[in-house]
Amino acid sequence: MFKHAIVKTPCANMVNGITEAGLGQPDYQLALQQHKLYIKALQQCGLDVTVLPADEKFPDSCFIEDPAVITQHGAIITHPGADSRKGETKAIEQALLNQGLDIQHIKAPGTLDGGDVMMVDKHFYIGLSDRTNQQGAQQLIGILEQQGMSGETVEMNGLLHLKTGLSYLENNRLLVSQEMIGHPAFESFNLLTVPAAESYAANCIWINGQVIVPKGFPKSQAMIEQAGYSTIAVDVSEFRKLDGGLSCLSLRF
Ligand code: CIR
Repeated sequence: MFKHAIVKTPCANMVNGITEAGLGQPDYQLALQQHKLYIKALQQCGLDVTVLPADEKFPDSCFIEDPAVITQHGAIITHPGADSRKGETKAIEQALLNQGLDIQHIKAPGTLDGGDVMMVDKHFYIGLSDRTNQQGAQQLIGILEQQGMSGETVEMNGLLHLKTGLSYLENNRLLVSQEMIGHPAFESFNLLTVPAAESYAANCIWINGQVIVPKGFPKSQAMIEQAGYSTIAVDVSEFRKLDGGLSCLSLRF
């Protein structure tokens, strides 16, 4: 059960964010509108949403999932893998302290992006990517184990972040893109696989029984509904242009 979400307003400088998508520059005004509707969807799922102000120093700072990981026992401030994003942690740390959360840190030479961390109850899957290295993952596992939780690393190939290719929908159900089929780490889950042409829709968010899905991926949305979830579709086209998805835009706890 999630009660809260924290989001961060996109800054005008988001047009200079990191991207490999090749979809062109985001339209800032449209991104702001989409972000407002995203907040509304989180509220519709019953979450109390804290909105942090935009920060022009960090073009990618609306992707607030990456500088922190929140567990049942507190928050871990990450050490993001991209140099231009390392400074995003300061504002997030203050916001999480304001929420009264206990704070721990991932430290250099470890790097870790929250987008590589998938929580399944008290166990965490940590993707090893260009952003998350073995030291960062081992530091996170150490913190989790001190707090009675556990973690394991997951080998990946090609995806920006682990959650680019999958989303946990609770009750042992995992939504995955085709790249994840047959991955040994996820054999014990019931997989729901999105069609190859809709791989972007593998990044959804389960919130208290509802699933927020990206708008424009009708086959995936219908499949998720057939599996018994009610869905809310939100257009995140402008964030996709920066390789971001639904989960990246909030911290939920
Ligand atoms: C980046 O490359 O860091 C941003 N342009 C996108 C981050 C997306 N975050 C995520 O998948 N968790």
